[in-house]
Amino acid sequence: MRASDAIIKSLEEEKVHMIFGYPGGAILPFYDSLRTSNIEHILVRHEQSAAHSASGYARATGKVGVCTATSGPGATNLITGIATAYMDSIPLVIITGQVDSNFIGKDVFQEADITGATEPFTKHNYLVKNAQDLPKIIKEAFYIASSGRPGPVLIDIPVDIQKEHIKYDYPKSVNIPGYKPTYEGHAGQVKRALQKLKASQKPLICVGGGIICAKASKELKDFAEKAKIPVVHTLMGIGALPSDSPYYVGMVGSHGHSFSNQIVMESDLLMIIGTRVGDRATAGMKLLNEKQNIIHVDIDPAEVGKNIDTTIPIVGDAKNILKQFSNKCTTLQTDAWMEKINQLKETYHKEELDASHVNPKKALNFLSKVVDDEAILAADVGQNQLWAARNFKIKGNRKFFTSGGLGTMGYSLPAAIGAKLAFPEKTVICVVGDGGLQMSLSELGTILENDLNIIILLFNNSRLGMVRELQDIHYESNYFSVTLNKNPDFVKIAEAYGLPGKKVTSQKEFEETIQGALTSKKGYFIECVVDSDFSTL
Ligand SMILES: Cc1ncc(C[n+]2csc(CCOP(=O)(O)OP(=O)(O)O)c2C)c(N)n1
Repeated sequence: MRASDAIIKSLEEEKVHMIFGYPGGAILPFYDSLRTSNIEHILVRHEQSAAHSASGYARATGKVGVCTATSGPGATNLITGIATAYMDSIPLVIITGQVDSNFIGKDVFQEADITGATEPFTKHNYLVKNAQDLPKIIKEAFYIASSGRPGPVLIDIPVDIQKEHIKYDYPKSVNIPGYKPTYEGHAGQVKRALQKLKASQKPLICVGGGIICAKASKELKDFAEKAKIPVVHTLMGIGALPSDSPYYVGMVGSHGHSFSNQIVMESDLLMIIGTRVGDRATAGMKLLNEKQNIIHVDIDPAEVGKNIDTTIPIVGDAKNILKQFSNKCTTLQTDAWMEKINQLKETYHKEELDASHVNPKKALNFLSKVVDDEAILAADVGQNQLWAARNFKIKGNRKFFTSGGLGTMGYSLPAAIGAKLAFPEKTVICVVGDGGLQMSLSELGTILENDLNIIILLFNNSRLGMVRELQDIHYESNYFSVTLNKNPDFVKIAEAYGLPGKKVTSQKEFEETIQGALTSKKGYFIECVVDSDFSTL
């Protein structure tokens, strides 16, 4: 069998239905085999988007996302997307073409050392030297990408290797010496954690994206409700617990809700699950107070205790460990603690929101009320990201995607495309700023080509709003290189790509337009004109 056919057959074994990519000479044997397979190929407009779309697809489905590109510039264009997925623990398998094996290292046309370049941003990567190894490598790649802490795995395949013939035999199992993720959690540590929990007056759970990776939302809800423990979350933990749960508190960190940070500081026991406790999550709260006990649960042993001193470390799968906690824990006496939390939250909700112009916070609150419970929202980076994170409510089966770790502008549109292709019947909304949109504008072409009815919500403040705000706070409002005064007519551009659109300048107009867009079930582009001085928080 041709090695390229063997690659496709292996992908079929892994139940891959869709690949996001961009072809070129060094990946053509692979494309020639893909041509006759049942796997759908989505031709994006830029390789970076191939990785982001595969990531959106992976987040939506919970499966491994797959993307591909040719050697050299195709492969290097993928890097930002790979690094974005790596920082957010998203499972991807990336297949790149490489120049002919005999020419590697000779700086031939379109050669780039992509395994070297992606070494820091991949969970593992392979440069295939022997065609016969391909099925085994693919089996391993999917296993590594999706097991333990998920992440991207890259397979770089020289073009001559793709053209060879091999004996095809897909392995049934993998055995990778030195790679054995721990799922169970140490029984003694779980017992100690339960004892500490029992003695606690003000327990609090803080969750991150690890809950979503581990598909442990149900177990989190069961545990929080059974033990009566309130839950805060990081940016990546949005959606881990529905916001209408009585135990839901809010987001922590520099851009989180102030009451959430206050509650973290007041708690006497903090149980951190599936979060690396990144700098943005801890900013704004003075962890630790001396009397606080910290239990840190994570599947990646390298994360436990990395950013925060831990009283009880537990390495294991969040789903598994939460189940153990639920089974073994009794209801805690947290009524007074919960009452205090609810009072604090109420004070916050009385805050009046400005009603002039389009108020992004109000707009996203309104969107929460009118969108269905299956909707997926992909937010970009900047003020728009945090407006969405703080104001769009996650309930039912709603999902929220964003580039939390790397903070990559231009992420949301291709990620929304990946999500929509995974679930064509779901409402998919892309929230983006005028800077970020222009980083992936060409993907409107992918939307047109594939007839995707995505709603794009552009918050246009004619600024790189987030950076401008930093210049306000830290550089005495000495603005430099943050204005986008000559933005194009975005609605016209959207229309040129077949997407109907409207520019709205008032809250009322926004509300009417978004309701119309949601009920028409057609793709729509809404440009909201936002006051450039509007703050993030
Ligand atoms: C690829 C990339 N380049 C630069 C940045 C730095 N950065 C963070 S937020 C931001 C401004 C984003 O502006 P815009 O997309 O208009 O959104 P807004 O903040 O106005 O909502 C910039 C430049 C980044 N996060 N990603």
